[in-house]
Amino acid sequence: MDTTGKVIKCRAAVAWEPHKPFSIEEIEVAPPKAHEIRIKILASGICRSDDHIVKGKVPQMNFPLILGHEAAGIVESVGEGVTKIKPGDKVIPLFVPQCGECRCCLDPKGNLCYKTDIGRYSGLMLDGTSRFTCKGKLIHHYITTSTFTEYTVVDEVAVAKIDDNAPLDKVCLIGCGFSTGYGSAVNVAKVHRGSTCAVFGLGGVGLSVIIGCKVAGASKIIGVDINSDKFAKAKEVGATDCINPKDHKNPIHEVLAAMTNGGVDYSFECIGSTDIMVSALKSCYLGSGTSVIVGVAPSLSQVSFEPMLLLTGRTLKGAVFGGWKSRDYVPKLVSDMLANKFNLDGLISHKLPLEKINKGFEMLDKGESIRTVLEF
Ligand code: PAD
Ligand code: ZN
Ligand code: ZN
Repeated sequence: MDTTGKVIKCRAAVAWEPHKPFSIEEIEVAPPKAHEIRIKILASGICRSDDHIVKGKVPQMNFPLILGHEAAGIVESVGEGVTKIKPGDKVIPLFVPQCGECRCCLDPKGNLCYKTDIGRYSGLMLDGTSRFTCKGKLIHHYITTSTFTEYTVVDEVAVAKIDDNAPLDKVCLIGCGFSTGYGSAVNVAKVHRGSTCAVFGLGGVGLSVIIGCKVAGASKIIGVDINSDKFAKAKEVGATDCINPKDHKNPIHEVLAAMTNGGVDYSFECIGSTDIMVSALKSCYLGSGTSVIVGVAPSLSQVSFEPMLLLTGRTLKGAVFGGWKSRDYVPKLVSDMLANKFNLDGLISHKLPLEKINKGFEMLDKGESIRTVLEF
């Protein structure tokens, strides 16, 4: 049946309010307006950033909403004025859009875009309205994506068309976790051949940082996690050593300094803890180490450290989505995966149907899963 131009009724996991499980509901998804695209989502990963919203760590967020931002699907229909993407195309929705016109998009250095909803959290399409309703209520969108639903509508600037041969159940991770971690190593830190790296937090993002460090030719990659069950997977994807802070009396930066002739060249915080951001900075070597903040700390939290840490040559950086300009690079990352430049298999620990979404979040919380991919 041709659904073009019609309202679609489908299943979605709605987050009605914080601190509550998701409810599987029948929702209505309006057709795309001009410069918008309606997508049939086929696979969506569960990322810690979705969990931060469920746990109320971003109090500005508008509820009810449909979370999910790490996904892949097939275009169902396109709004007026959309020329480069057509029904049937495989696509990845982008939580960092690329409008190509704003100051950030025109600057070759950064990857943010002023059309992003990160920080503003309107929970609406760019025209200020929503395409979702449920039981007569408006349901908000989530950072230009919303993918825990069979159908979603996104702005054209927040969609990347990808290779027709891409396996959607894997490349969904290129929509967030993989690209974020991998890019943090290769673009943001610019890890060099023969260098030493420390990766704090060995979830989907931290493991992707390790993959990036390995591709960049780092000679020592040390994984740090308080859950030693994460070590086997970290070594499988490229960590040379793994340490658990609970097994050491000394602060972790001292343990790392002893292992690396005074400190690592690059450290990455992939947890979202302000205390660990400081530990990661202290773990860099005096002279020219670089520390990258990848984890998302609760909004409005503060980090404090001695400025001497920077005066003595260290650099502190941070980026969303691994610094990639999304529409330019997501298709290339998919092609690189298809060309076996890296392998995402190690990141996917579980697959579940959409109905089992609450089980997926429970496993993430208990530290039992890396990435659970919901399949529709
Ligand atoms: P995850 O929860 O799967 O992994 C976090 C890991 O950190 C787990 O293995 C924990 O055991 C470990 N951990 C927790 N506390 C500590 C501690 N004190 N010391 C050492 N290890 C600890 O999360 P994830 O990999 O999905 O995401 C990691 C962070 O990255 C999270 O804050 C998420 O919101 C953020 C993120 N940022 C971006 C971005 O664009 N910057 C994108 C995606 C995710
Ligand atoms: Zn994410
Ligand atoms: Zn822009």
